[in-house]
Amino acid sequence: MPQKKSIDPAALRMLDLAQGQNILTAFTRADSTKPCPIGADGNCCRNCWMGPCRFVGKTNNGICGATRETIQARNLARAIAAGSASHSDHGRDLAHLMAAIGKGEAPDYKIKDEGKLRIVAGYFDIKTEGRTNEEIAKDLGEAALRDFGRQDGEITYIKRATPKRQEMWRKLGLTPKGADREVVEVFHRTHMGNDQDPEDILDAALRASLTDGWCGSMISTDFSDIIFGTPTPVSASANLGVLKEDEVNIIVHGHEPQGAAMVLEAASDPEMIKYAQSKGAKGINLSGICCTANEVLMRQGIPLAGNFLHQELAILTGAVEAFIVDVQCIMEALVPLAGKFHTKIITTSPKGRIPGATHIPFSEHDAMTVARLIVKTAIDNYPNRPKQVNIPDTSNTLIAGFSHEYLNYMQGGMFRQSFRPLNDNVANGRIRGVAGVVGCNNATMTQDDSHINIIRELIKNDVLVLTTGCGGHACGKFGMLSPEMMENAGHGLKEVCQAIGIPPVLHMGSCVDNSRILTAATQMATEGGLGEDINDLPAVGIAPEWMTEKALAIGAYFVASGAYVIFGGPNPVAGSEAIQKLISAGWEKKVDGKLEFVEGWENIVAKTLAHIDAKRKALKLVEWDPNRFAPSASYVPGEMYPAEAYAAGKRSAKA
Ligand code: SF4
Ligand code: MSK
Repeated sequence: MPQKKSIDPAALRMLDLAQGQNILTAFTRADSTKPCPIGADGNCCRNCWMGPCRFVGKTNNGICGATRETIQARNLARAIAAGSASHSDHGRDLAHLMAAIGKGEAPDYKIKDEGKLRIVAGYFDIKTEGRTNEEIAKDLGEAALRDFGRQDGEITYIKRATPKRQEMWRKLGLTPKGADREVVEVFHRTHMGNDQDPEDILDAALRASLTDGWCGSMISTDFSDIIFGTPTPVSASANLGVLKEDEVNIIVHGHEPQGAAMVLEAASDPEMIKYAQSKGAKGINLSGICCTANEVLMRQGIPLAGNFLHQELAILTGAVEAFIVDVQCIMEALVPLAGKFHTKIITTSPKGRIPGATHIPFSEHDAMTVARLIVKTAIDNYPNRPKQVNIPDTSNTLIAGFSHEYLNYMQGGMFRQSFRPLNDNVANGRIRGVAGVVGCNNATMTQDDSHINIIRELIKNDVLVLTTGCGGHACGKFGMLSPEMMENAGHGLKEVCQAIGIPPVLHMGSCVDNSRILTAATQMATEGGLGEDINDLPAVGIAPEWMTEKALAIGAYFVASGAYVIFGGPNPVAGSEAIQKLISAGWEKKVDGKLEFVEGWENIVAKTLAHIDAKRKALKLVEWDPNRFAPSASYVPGEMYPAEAYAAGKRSAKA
């Protein structure tokens, strides 16, 4: 167990408070829950009831004869399939909503990004000319729904990968059919007495993961943008200090945007605000946890109350009237904890019921009526708030909203938008490389420690960082998403950030929005100058504090798309050297991407930089030099920077 539970002062304060009141949280339960060492290393098979078979000591076969490698591959494949299923089902609900909007069955929703509707319809070969948004939306929603259940052929978005990658997948038999088909097949293959070839099992897992990245998640992102707006930079703040002492605090938590966007609209209604005032509050304050938060942050600038491990801590403040949850990453501990305070836990999804919570089912057919009921429930709970609340005075400002579309726009405006400047700056060494640092918190690790240390080191080394999910929250809490953070970047990266006016860490959204990173990486690869596929880029994907099956699915689809992916923390295949080799060297040989589980953030940084430099060398780019751009990155009005200053290693003529 980590010595320190968190590096976040707000978390530490709330944990002290919990200890003083004898209240357990995930942080303390992680201390007292000893993980089974056999299961932790992936050495347990529970796929039939002759077992479970535990592969300990010299035991290398289960009762059925299954080898350690087979069961390790099966366990990993099932986790990847479960993660893929979660993102795909999230995407499916957005496809239903899109079709419902088209059919006039979701009257409270509108198409916000008409341009993107038409672009995305084009991918699905849907006619757009002379047609209304509603007609297109109906066809688009229905086409996407068919894509999830596709029995033959290829998922639609495969065509968005680089031509080289598409060809590779076809040749290797990795091109996926629909998500439903591939996920079911993983569960069939891994049933007792079926596929007994670890490589074959893991190929099926890669196929399932591709339905996540290039279908479920990508559809989630695209359809959310079309319905709720494609993100552009917004400013907001992050950490528990965003809760307000004198307002009705509503927190949205989970992953889906459709309910939260409506709750926001209802909470902004002057009539509702007046109602809150009638109960003694000054107003209504909405904030978020996990990825529902990222969805409403990216589009509406709603503040982040915190990441995964903050969900219990927010309730501990005693200042939360309603905690609205949809799906995924919602702790079962919330209801008993809320019982000690006045907080109401409100479940909204039929797929995320919690005994003891108030269930107010969300439906697209009468979304605003439901949202108003939820907000009213929160307001009615305000008078029950205890006199003493404990909101830590800790928060930081941030800029988020970096959609792939905005990345294009910021590099040339409406008429010259492209990834050319980014590619050029990678080529000339101002930017050494790019890293996606994303993913969860894990209660068995020091909260945020790896995220923040890795990112701090990377930007210092001129690596541009893209973030999503709970990693985005961590960055927001520690000020890493503010433009001032460019002062902590290397000279070259700082100069690029100054020129474009961006922070060195770009928040790209929720977990499903890792698909934005896929799209951006594909564009970098096809823009020219940096090879022709994702595996050529000086880029790495990192999940430093991962814990969900979804994280494994994301890692797998990035590997299958050609990326080097590093996971910190637990290693689910630690029990088999052979499987670790298969998913690193083996996958590298097969798909030019690899997955490694690496202990210690320092080692992750070292491996990331080594990989970036090796890719730069393979592309024959100039060797990265930390001082090369020192003079031009240190502009002070009135000073001149003669070329000799650089040669002399000085920052300016006056220095
Ligand atoms: Fe044991 Fe084989 Fe059954 Fe797994 S499938 S529990 S290894 S007998
Ligand atoms: S919420 S999947 S803890 S990133 Fe997307 Fe955070 Fe991980 Fe859940």
